Amino acid sequence: MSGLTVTGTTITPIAVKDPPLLNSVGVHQPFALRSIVEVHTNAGITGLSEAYGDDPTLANLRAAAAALVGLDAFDINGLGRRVALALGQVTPDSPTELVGAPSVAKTVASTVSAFEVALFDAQGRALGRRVCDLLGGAVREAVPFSGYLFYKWAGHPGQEPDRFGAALDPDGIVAQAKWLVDTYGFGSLKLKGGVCPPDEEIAAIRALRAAFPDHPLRLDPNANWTVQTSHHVAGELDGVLEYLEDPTPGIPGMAAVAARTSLPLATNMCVTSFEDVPDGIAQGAVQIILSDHHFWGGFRASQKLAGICETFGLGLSMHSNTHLGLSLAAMTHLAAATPNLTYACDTHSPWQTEEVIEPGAVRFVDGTVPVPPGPGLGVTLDRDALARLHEQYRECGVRHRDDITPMRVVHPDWTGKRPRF
Ligand code: GKR
Ligand code: MG
Repeated sequence: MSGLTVTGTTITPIAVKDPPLLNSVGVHQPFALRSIVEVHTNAGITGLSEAYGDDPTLANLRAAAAALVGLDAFDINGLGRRVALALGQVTPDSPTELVGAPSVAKTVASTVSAFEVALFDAQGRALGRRVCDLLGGAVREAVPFSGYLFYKWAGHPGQEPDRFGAALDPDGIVAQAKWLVDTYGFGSLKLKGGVCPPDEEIAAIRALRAAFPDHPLRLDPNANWTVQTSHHVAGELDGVLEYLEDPTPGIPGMAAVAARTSLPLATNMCVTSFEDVPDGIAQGAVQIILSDHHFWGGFRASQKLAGICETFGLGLSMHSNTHLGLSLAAMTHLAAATPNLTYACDTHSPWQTEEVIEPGAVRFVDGTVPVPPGPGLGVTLDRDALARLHEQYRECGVRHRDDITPMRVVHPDWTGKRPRF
């Protein structure tokens, strides 16, 4: 092969329909934003990836893209240098406050990630090998995912009920879990909490335990509880949950909760970049870190995080935000090549009714996603869908993730301030 050099990139923002899923900040908007990144090379091979699609993310992606022409597609270290230089002292911004505080390092990392994934896809296509093979080889050929439960309204205000229905009490949550387990075969369940008063969420977990005696259960209130409330819930659910995720804000708060429970604490909010790791470990704030290649800096950074977790005896799980099949493929390759990923990964996939890749390559089988067999990520863009979803982006007017404003339609005094309980 006579080199694989970047000749240009195409970044296409898209909007996908999203149901009214409730969380500690508020409620999902009717549309979620993603961007589809295509990195073109001199060999006629194009690498793909999927990233956040809000305005600041797009501005960073475009600024960095201009600096990538001429880059050797195998030079991932060079990618990091070029992106850092192109972004300079970028203004920190976060696509959602549900993945921790913004920082310059995280903004650079998420920009690197978007291109790194596409470069690995291009490498794999050029070599005829899967991305997981380039990441050290698959230690599992099918990656387990957990069923992600949300309190939700029947439909967005003023719209017809959606196909998923309402879930606002323990019965609704159990019915939703039955749908997820029956349809996808998920072998573990995670409830997005921080929505109802904590005792109602404890009741929902107990109802899930009764309905699914053998399913590991997780609860994630996205830092919406005080330390005191967290102690109460941890006491009630010790021995019931496999882990409790981000009960309270910040490393010191999490450490105070951890000090009084044997329930493992997990995070995608207080340890979200390498800068946070020393303090998080020194304070004993968390026992499990949820990796996410989108904001930790891509595949190689996520493997570095896995090494840190192994060294310090921490568990490793995988976080998700609203995403489509290209991200799911990337998550699957990474998880397949990460030996110490000890928990089923999160995914929002069942909540998406629109897709940007051609069907077939990424699918759920018995709660797992088998690694796509084709070269690279093993997926193909559906060009018609891309055009339609881009048009939807142009028309919908949403340019940032904002879970507070749509909540005010129903609760005019809503602030989204945490901890609320
Ligand atoms: O989609 O509402 C949501 C979730 O709350 C998401 O934004 C979180 O980042 O799933 C995430 C989490 O585990 O915290
Ligand atoms: Mg979480």
